[in-house]
Amino acid sequence: MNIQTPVSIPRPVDVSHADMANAIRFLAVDAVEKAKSGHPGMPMGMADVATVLFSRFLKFDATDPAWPDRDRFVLSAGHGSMLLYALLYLTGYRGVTLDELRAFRQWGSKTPGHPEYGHTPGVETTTGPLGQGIATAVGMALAERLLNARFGDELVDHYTYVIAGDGCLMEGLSQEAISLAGHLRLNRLIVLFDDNEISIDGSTSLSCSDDQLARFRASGWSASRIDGHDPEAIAASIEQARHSERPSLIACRTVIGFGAPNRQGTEKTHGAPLGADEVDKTRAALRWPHEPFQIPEPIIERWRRAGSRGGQARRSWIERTRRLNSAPRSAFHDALNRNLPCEFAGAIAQLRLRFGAEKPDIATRQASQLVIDAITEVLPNLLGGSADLTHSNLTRAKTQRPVRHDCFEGSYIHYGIREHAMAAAMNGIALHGGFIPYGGTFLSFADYSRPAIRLAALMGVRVIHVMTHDSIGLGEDGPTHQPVEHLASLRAIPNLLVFRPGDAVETAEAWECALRAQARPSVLCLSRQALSTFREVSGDANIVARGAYVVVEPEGGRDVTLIATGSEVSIALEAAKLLRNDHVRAAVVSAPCFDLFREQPQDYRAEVLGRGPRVGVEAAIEGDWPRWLGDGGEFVGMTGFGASASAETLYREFRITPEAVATAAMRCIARSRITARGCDALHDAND
Ligand SMILES: Cc1ncc(C[n+]2csc(CCOP(=O)(O)OP(=O)(O)O)c2C)c(N)n1
Repeated sequence: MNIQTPVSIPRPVDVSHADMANAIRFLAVDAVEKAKSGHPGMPMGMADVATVLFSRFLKFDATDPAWPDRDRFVLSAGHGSMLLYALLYLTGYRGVTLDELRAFRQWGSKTPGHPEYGHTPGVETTTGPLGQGIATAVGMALAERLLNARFGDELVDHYTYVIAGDGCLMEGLSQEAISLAGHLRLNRLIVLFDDNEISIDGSTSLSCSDDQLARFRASGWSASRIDGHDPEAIAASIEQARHSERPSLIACRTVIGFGAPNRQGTEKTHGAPLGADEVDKTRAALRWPHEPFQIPEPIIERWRRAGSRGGQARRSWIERTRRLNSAPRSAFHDALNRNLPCEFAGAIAQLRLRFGAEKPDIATRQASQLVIDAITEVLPNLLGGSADLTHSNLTRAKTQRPVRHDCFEGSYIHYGIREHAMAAAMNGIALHGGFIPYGGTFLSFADYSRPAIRLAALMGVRVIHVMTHDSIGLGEDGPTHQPVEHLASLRAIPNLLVFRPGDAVETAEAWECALRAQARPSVLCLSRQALSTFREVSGDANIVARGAYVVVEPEGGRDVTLIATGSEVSIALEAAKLLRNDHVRAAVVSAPCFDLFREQPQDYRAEVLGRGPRVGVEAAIEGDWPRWLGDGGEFVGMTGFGASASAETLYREFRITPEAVATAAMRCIARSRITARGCDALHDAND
């Protein structure tokens, strides 16, 4: 049953489609003019399409931007942000006022240069890096189908609309995304392509001769082309797309900068103010005599009615959720609720105890598999997947069935070899709500996903990346597959949690941290090779949550502190034994998550790091390590790319061994003693 009916309201004779579209155009033109920067061309060109979409089709209620069954709208061409801000103002989103439009691109405004999720009500996702929006929308449309399969049309029945430009479609990411959407037949996804044949450098013919319609059709989409300035053609094509069994592309042939007599149709309108003279001429050409930021009352009123059009649908949705008997209702609310159920804590605690008692010698990717198996039972909204490395990443739980176009009940997504689209789609799934997405690939391919990971961090969404084969420890696949700089480069992304657990217990705790981090994405860097369990488990505390902690504290004080992550914790432990034989007291610190450690109180950090010299060990490049090692410290790790050989050989040849760590420790201790003597001598001389 399709309970969603398009709500079309008769247009009062005094407010025409052109009036409504021109209101968008001039808000964009005037805001860009005032800000002295921005992109007027796209909003001017797509104003007709946006007017038809928002006033006749989009199911939304401006009074409740987070209503779960609203249609999603994604402005993939994020540079045209003023199109969205104008729509949010006109339709009556609280907080998006005329003053905010006047403050376009200014410090503290709700109208930043590109749309930012969580900053402006009504912005469903952050866009600006081209291609991200359309790929994120694929995740939203997928989440809608998955949730619909679980809870039915009565509760979940909405569309995802996207406005994308030439830039979005030229990005490689878009191919991954449309291919995935076509394969899964996400028929609730409708892309309105701003087919204006212009980008920054000029005509798109300078760089692109794709037949976009043929391309989308080849990926399993319905595709059509229309005149993007003809409201009835726009409406008819959207209506048709809503009934398609495939995702739909509507190529809307538009004129960039529509209405600016001397500039329309050229790249000059893309990303710069039109200039006072051209603005005047545009006002004359479009017969818009109103002052900047002045929208006549009837036009505002007409737009506000469009903004409240979905109120009835929202209220009857609320009514339907009330009528449900309690069991499915609570399952539905549980799915949308971002908190974890209480059973989750129990499941993790049990696993920690088991790992602590059994002390398994297993790879952390295997430990992760056991975690996933255990938590899928208590987290029905966990949505797994891998970019074609399921058997290596060990990401699929025994109970998870694959998602297919004819089986949206499944909970495991075979993303195919599309790491970037996987990461962006996971963002969309998390933003949509209802699921906690995780997806796997090799750590060395993190860069394929990086732009989407960065956006997840910027938006603050819970997405979990399972990245296995996390060092030269993967062995024979060689340097192409051995990450060396990836840990450092991921750690450089603000608001991203990078975990590198060293054994099974830490892996369970890292998963718990990642799942509890509601407003941050996480990367779990996991070993291919087996590691022995070193962690003693006592009590319920999740120690990984502190970021770093002392594993071995020598009696009688420390001469040196050895800090390690992941597979190298066991090397540090061996090194400590060697040092002990030489009567050197070495503490060993495991640091599974520097991002969390940085947030600990100063006292705790000082206690963990110790006051003496420090040696860091990690089978990766040095990156940010000096911060933790201090002036007198040394780092034992990689200085370049790896090689193809057994893990054992590689660790030996690259000198990441207990002996190398012990030698570095001795050097550090010797240096610190010389320095201390030097200081004493200086003090004596001064005395
Ligand atoms: C990944 C990425 N690369 C480059 C840019 C810079 N950029 C912003 S808009 C744009 C051109 C987009 O052309 P199109 O989508 O046709 O937009 P229109 O000119 O029609 O507004 C470029 C290159 C970007 N925002 N993101």
